[in-house]
Amino acid sequence: MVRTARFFASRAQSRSKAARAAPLDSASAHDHNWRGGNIILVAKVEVYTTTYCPFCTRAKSLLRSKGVAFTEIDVTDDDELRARMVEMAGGRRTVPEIFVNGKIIGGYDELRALENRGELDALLAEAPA
Ligand SMILES: N[C@@H](CCC(=O)N[C@@H](CS)C(=O)NCC(=O)O)C(=O)O
Repeated sequence: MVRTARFFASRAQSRSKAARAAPLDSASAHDHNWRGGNIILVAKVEVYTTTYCPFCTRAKSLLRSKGVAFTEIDVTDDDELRARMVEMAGGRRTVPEIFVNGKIIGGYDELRALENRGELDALLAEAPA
């Protein structure tokens, strides 16, 4: 995992300033997130949320601060969607629930802990299967 991230980092540094303004190759911005020119984040990130949820706000802020593109799925008024979230999250009922490449990360606390341990970037550098 770390090797992948390093590979991307060195590739990123070799690109010109003009090239850095655009995502790599012809892929969409969703496929190639960009953070400050030193890492490429390709993982598919999904965040299940509700409105008026401070932990959701914190999770989204953290992801945005890292330049991570993510899909937000608001389950506030959708019991069916929320039930699907609970099932996918292995019974966890709180929001947010965050998935990287379909794998459960947990809520904001778990996301923050991964970042604090320096493990989040490597996860985000993994392309979806
Ligand atoms: N430790 C969790 C706490 C999440 C949490 O308590 N979320 C609240 C909303 S901000 C929640 O889901 N409450 C229960 C509910 O809305 O059904 C995290 O970091 O994500």
